[in-house]
Amino acid sequence: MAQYLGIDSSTQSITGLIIDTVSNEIVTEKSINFDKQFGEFFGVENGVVDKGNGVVHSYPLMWLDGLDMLLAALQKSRQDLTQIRAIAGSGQQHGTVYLNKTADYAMATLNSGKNLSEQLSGIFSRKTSPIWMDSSTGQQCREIEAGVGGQDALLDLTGNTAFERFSGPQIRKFYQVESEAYAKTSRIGLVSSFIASVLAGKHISVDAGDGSGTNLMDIKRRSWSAGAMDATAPNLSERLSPVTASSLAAGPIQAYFVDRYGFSPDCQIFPFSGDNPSSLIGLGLVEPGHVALSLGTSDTLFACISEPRVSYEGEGCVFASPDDIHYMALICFMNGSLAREAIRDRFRLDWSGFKDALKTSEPGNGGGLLLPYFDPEIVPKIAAGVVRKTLEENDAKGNVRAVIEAQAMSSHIHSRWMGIPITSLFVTGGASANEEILKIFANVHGCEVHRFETTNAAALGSALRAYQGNQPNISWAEITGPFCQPIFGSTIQPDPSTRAIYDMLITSYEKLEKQHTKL
Ligand code: ADP
Ligand code: XUL
Repeated sequence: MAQYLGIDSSTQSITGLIIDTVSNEIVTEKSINFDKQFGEFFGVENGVVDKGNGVVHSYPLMWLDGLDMLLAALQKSRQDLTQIRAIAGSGQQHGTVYLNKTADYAMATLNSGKNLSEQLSGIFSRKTSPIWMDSSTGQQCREIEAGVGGQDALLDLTGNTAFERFSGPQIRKFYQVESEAYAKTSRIGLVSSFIASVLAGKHISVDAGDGSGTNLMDIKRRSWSAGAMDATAPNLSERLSPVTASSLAAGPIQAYFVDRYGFSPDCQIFPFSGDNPSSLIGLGLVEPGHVALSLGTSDTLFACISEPRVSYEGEGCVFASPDDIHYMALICFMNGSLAREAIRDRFRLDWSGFKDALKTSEPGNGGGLLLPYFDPEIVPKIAAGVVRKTLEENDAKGNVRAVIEAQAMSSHIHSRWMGIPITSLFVTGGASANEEILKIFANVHGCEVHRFETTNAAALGSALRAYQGNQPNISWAEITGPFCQPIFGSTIQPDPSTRAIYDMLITSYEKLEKQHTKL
């Protein structure tokens, strides 16, 4: 038996998925939902705390409680954790964790009789972590761009213009607003590297995939850029672990996890990556070609590319792929699942009622449109504010259809910069379980949509990364092939009779969007 564990520490939940590489099966998958388990204690909603004015944080201690609970659930499910040869993982991208000088000792000397949060509550120089939903750092973005010689200079260097949610602008704001706490910070990790570090009992490097989401990494060299660090905060290089290749083992799991959950002391920990870069692997995108769509808390559309391709309009991002060879182009929409849920809840529906509303309404919605900016949107960049055009506010079916059509059309319009013809979409994320939503994406993009056994490609991609790191002589195609095949017979075909309707609707949507982004 050869088994590998992938852990995805996401916005709303933490998931563990184990693969067996002899039977080529996913043998178990468990998720811990943060709101359900810790919502009351930490005061989070959808896994986060919205502090107002664009400030959105979460609690690293809650992620540790989630990790303990997840591993206990895996152990309880009668998985023999001694069989796990290696663990890799992923985290929601961009979020930063701030540790003080006690962290090294505390992380290395854990007592397996106590849980993680009891023992690690003192290691933070900042109790909360800003996460990817935080849009409060516009000023710092402009300052960092200016500091490296302008927006295009930062784009050429890091592959990305400065984004509010990226780690660099968030670190700069912390340094400016809480300079004393910054001075007491000895290490800054990403969500991904923080969880990996706790598993290994020492600081683990940031992988190049997640390092790309910081505005601090030289995208071509795959290492921190001195210029970008200088433009961000003083003495930052001392506070960051170096960027590493994703497939370089970081060391064995620490005794706490061996004694408490029964892992083998030989189980290797590999650097964790971002949730989107890990999903790239989990959907088998290890060669340029296909395009994927993740319908999670955020909606993302992404593809594997050979060379970094930049988005001069700031519509997209480029990350290093954790296959250590390619790159990934990505567009991130803030208003994904939470926008769908806002409409679902407004009309007191459940997902089955939401599905029925889509089934029984007409493609094109009679021209009715909605700009679904329940939260400030990343692409296009615009403040929060929902806009309706020829759509009644209390028309349940119309609003349900309009939110999904808007998301599908926006992903169509804003993916043009990628320069990749979208001939099929591989889907993942919680909402990819909803066939009626997928039909609309198939019709708007005019392409087939393929579904997979798990809706958590990030956790699967992590497990596959652990497998590849442990068996580096096996090619990526052989690693991903058996696990990343679409479910037989599940492909959703576009309906050609809707083409003309959506061609017209896309034109009107784009016009409406332009009118409002100019305001
Ligand atoms: P993340 O990884 O960002 O935490 P997930 O990929 O786990 O998020 O997706 C969680 C979301 O999936 C939930 O917020 C919920 O809105 C959505 N979801 C779950 N089931 C359905 C469904 N049947 N239809 C639409 N959305 C769904
Ligand atoms: C990507 C992004 C989000 C987070 C959370 O740039 O900000 O998709 O990774 O999933």
